[in-house]
Amino acid sequence: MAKINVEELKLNSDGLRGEIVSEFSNEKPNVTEETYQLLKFHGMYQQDDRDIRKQRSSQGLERAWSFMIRSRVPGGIITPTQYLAHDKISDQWGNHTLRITTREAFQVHGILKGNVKSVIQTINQSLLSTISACGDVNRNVIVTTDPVKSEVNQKLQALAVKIADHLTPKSTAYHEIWLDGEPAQKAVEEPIYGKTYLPRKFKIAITKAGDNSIDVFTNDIGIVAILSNDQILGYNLYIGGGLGKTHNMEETFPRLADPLGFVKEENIIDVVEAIVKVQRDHGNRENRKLARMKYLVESKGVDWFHDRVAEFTGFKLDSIVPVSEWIYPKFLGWTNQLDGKWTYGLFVENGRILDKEHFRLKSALKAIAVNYNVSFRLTATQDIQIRDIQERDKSAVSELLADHGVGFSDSHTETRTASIACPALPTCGLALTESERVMPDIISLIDKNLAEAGLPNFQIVTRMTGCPNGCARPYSAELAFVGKSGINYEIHVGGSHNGTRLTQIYQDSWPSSRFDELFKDLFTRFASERSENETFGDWSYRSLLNR
Ligand code: SRM
Ligand code: SF4
Repeated sequence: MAKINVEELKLNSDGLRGEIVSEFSNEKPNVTEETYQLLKFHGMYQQDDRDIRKQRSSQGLERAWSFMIRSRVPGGIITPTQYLAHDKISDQWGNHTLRITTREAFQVHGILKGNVKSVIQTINQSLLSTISACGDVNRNVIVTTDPVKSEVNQKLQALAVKIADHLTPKSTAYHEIWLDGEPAQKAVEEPIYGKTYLPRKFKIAITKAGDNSIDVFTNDIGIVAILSNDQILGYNLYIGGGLGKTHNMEETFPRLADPLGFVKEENIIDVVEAIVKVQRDHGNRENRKLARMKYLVESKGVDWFHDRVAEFTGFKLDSIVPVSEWIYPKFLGWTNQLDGKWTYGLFVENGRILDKEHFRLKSALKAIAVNYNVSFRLTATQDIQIRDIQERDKSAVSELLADHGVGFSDSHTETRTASIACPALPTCGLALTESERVMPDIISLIDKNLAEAGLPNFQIVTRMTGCPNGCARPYSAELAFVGKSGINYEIHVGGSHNGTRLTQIYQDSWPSSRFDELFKDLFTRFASERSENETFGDWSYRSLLNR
């Protein structure tokens, strides 16, 4: 596709309308590059089936175009009705699967252009939306996946919704185009974003001190509640995290967020808005590869950033409150919510909800949504929590899962349940290698080699992506495979188990056909050299890397 200037496109888009309406009225199966870029702000990506791209091209056929639509689900919590709406969409218009994303949201792939409007309407009828699930705006706000219904956890969820609403574009284009809303009488101002929105995507995560279930430091803004006697005193703010990089382009790199300061509860929205505005005004608009806020923080420094934020808010932030220890909890299996009900955290391999012959996860979740008065949470590790299960329904829900061939979370190994992989082929247009489709077998190989090294069922946080963009957060894992080309992957080690130290490259390019050899070598050494209770991430950091 031809390269276009996204800044000009946004400016001249008439509030994100562009030519969307006319292009969706023609018979073509796809849209132009300009419309494709604008559609991201409405929550979708144009894709094609890459498995058959070559074959179609050799037959003189155009690509098998379709759309991936992403819902926006602050904190990942959905009602059964919302779950069933997505289930219906995937069967009626999609590829019969649902994909839980690493940002607690749902994606549906394989939607033909003519069905996009029906899909968006169905999502909105269920009281969710796709607006700003993608595009140069604030993306889905993620929240700790701690299932306990404490006052603090519920406040953090409410904060996610508040921030998401506050940072939603004000343009009425979405409602006009997809929901048949009345055309706006005059241009609608974007008080926070302005006419060209942000230089790039923007991500916010919310958790409480010590709980890194969501990789808080990999976000543009990490909001960390500081507690005393189960009350929120205020929030530590961390800025400038982000993971995308481009192979062979050293100016691009993954980065963990730096501490910015502490803010009282009543000022959190103002400060978040100010941070967004600093990126709006100072972020790089010349080169999209360098436009994420992490590069602004890296080049200008946190003190400079702090002063710019204070210019908007009129006050300085207090010093960050030290947080001594972080853990990476999985929250799988049964948790007592402490309100008389239970959550079951169900491991979903790579977030893919589907039915296969002896494994009917999709039918199981549908039956649970229909028959039990529960809710769901999509997690940042691509799993699903079935929430609000009555004590009396616990065994029935367990039996239902078992009857559908869905293994309980503890029937998988520790490394499998701690693994995530991005979609990559065949849907992702940027994939250089496989990811989701090969990861299950790679995990089996890791488990086999761990067992042979005398470490059966040992947990290594392992992640894979089909390119260096980092969608499954490989650089904050302990062991990661980052797609290079064909069957070759960059091998990363040395990240900490709790996501507070990034990985580094151990092997520049390693073929997956030789993974068995790699794992044998790594885990035999690890087993013999590790000190008591040492994690793979810590051992590989001290033993394998030239730090
Ligand atoms: Fe991502 C682009 C999938 C989380 C960094 N990401 C894409 C696209 C849309 C490809 C494209 O632009 O054409 C992928 C669609 C694949 C497909 O077929 O579905 C895609 N990203 C995903 C998801 C579905 C991966 C998953 O396994 O769940 C996640 C959707 C999250 C959501 O619900 O909003 C997803 N992407 C992430 C994350 C992780 C996170 O946010 O916690 C990152 C790294 C963190 C970060 O943003 O720095 C991430 N995605 C990227 C990038 C690199 C951005 C950069 O700064 O360089 C791209 C490419 C781009 O933006 O140009 C990208
Ligand atoms: Fe696609 Fe790369 Fe993201 Fe994987 S990491 S989904 S291959 S953009």
